[in-house]
Amino acid sequence: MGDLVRVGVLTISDRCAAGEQEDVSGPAIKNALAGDPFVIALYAVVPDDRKQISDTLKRWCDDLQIDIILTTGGTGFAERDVTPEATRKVIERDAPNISQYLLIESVKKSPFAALSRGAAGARGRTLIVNLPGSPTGAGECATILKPILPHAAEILR
Ligand code: MTE
Ligand code: CU1
Repeated sequence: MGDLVRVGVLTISDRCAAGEQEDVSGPAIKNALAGDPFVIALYAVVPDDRKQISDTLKRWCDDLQIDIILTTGGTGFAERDVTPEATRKVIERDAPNISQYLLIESVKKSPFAALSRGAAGARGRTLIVNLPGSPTGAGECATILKPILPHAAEILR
């Protein structure tokens, strides 16, 4: 108890990475987790590219030792939606129940939540969770996870 939870927010979007669109989903996650014990220690925007997603996740887990990484975007069925695949590539221990919990809570608000293929799991001492790309969905999901993230970080240390 009392330990800070270091969070990395990774927005995955071709249009945001190209500067054609402003990222509002990343900030929605930051707002949802504003305040103690959370510290938004890292934030980046990458395109919907498997290698760039995996490389960023690996770097944040292995070199920067972040507690939790929340990604937003690229979880749907479009051809460029590769976030779950890129995430599974770097995950060492699956945590499918976290994604299922997000689904259970999210479908109460919108049945479209069932269209997200987000993955979750741990690599080293970092937990990675894919959130959907819509700003509302991303913010809602971060709010759903908020109460359980400090203990998740605690057991990973
Ligand atoms: N989850 C929540 N909680 N709220 C939402 O509005 N939108 C859904 C879904 N998950 C949504 C949600 C929609 S419409 C899609 S297409 C999928 O997330 C995938 O979105 P993505 O490809 O932007 O990640
Ligand atoms: Cu959609």
